[in-house]
Amino acid sequence: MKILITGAFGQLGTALTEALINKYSNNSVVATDLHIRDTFDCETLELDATNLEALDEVVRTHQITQIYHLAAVLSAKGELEPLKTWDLNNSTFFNVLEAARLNDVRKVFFPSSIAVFGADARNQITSNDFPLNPTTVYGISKVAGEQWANYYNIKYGMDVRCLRYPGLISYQSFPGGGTTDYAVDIFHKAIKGEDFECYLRKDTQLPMLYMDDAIDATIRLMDAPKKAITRVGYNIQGMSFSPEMIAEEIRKNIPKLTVVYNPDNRQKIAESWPVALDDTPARMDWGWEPEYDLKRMTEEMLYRLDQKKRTNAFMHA
Ligand code: VAH
Repeated sequence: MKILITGAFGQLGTALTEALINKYSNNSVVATDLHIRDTFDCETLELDATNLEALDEVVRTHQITQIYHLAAVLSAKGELEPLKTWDLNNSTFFNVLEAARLNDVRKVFFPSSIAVFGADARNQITSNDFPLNPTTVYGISKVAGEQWANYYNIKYGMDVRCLRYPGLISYQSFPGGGTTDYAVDIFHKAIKGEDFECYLRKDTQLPMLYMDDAIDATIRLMDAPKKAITRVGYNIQGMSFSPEMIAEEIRKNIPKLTVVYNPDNRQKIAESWPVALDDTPARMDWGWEPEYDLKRMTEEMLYRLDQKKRTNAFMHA
C-alpha cells in the first residue's frame, strides 16, 4: 500500500494525511502540496499537480498504489476567477487520472461536494440521484470530475470513488476559500471571546460534517469491496444547521457570543445548495453512519480549540 495525497496541506488534507499515516504507516504515505508549510510524519514533497510529468514521476518512483486527489480551488474563491478555477480543478484531476492509468494505479479518491447540486435541490432532502445542476464553477468542476471518474472506471477498469462532502468542520486547520468556512471561523472567535461577523443570513441552512466523520467515511468508502460500490458519487452528511442554530449551540457553552449578520456574495452560493442530503446509498452500500451531531460536534470543537489555546499560551509563556 503506497498512498499519494495531493493538496495535503488543505483543511481535508491535513486531517486525512494524519489519519492515513495512523491507519497504514508513515512509510505508506507520500504527502504533497504546491507549497510545503510544515511536515507530516511521512515523506512530504512539493508537487504542482498541474505538471503531469512531475506527477507521473512521483507516482512511478514511489510505486504509488492509491491516489487521494484533494488539491482544488473551493467555491467562493473559485467564483473570483472562473476560467482559472475550471482549468486548475480539471487539469489537475486529468493529470491524476492519466498518471494513475499510465502507472497502473488502481484506486483513486476524488472529493466531490454538495456543490454538484443547484437551487432546484434546495426545497427537499436531496436524494443521491437528484439532477446535478450546479451554478458555481467549483460545482461544475465537481460534476465533471464525477463524470470523468465514471469514464475511467468504464473505459480503463480503474476504481475511482467520490464523496459529495458537505461543509467540513475541523479544529486542526482553517478552511480556505469556501462558502461554509463560517462554521469553523465562528468557533475561533467564540473561544477568543470576540464577536463574530457572519457572511451568510442567520437562517441559511446547509449540510455539514465534522472532520472525524468525514475521515471515517473516506476510509470506509475506499476500504469497501468493489462489489459494494453501486455509484461513483455518494451523498454524505452529519447534520444540517444554519448560522443562528450553531451560534445558539455555542452559547450553551459561551453565553456571551455575539454574532452580526452581514451577508455577502457567498449568500447566493449557499442558497444554490441543498438544505440537507439523503445519504441512504452510503449507509446501505458501505455502512456509513455519522457519530457527530450539532451538540457533540460543538462540544468537541470548543474542547479542542480551548486545548490548543492553553498549549499555545504555555508554549509562549
Ligand atoms: C466550500 N467547503 O465551501 C467547501 C465545500 C460544501 C462546501 O465544498 O466550497
